Amino acid sequence: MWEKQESTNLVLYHYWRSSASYRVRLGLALKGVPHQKRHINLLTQEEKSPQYVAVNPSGYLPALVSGTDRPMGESLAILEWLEEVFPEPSFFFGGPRERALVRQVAETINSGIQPLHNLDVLRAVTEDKEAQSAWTRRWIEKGLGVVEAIAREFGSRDGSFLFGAQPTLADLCLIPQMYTAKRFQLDLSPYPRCLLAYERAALDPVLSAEAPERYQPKDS
Ligand SMILES: N[C@@H](CCC(=O)N[C@@H](CS)C(=O)NCC(=O)O)C(=O)O
Repeated sequence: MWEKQESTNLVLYHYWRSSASYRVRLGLALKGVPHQKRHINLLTQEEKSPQYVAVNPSGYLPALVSGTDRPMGESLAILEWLEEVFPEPSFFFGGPRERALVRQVAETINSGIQPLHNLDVLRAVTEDKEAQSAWTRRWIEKGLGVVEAIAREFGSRDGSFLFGAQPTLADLCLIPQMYTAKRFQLDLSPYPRCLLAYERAALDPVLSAEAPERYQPKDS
């Protein structure tokens, strides 16, 4: 599956409604980085196939292959790599304190929400679909509460993305998490700042073009 690429060709391995994949799709689009996409089917556990595990040893999506280098895994590591290699437009703003704030939101989602409801964890907690949904909602509500509190205290007042007119790494993590929250029918009214950033992203042609529906396979 992992084929060495000529020159610096980039290939993103993703699944249409994987929130971690969606983060990287948004990052690539925002920076306008040309790449190809390969869809890996989580429903058939293709991410656990030896071919894909050779790409990403975690057996999780996403992964990014750049040229002849070893593939990269972990969405935030990939986004930080993109930021270093393609600095403009930046995923950050301000100085060290602001950058830490952006990373604080990103990690609240990346470490504090998403890992608790990924498929592996859900299957280990229970096989009952209703109980899986309740478990997922519980952790999304807790984490979004944290993001909302940060946005209320330190966020932008200009009615757009979390920290201003431009999306940051925090928005790249928040937008997919809000999509998942909607999928699990969460009441989002307690999170107006998060909702504002999500709705703002839906109006942006570059970001909205990366929405999961755009990549939904016909047979799913
Ligand atoms: N921390 C990882 C999380 C990756 C992850 O959990 N990916 C999910 C999709 S969002 C996955 O591949 N799940 C498949 C499974 O649990 O078997 C990242 O940010 O890349």
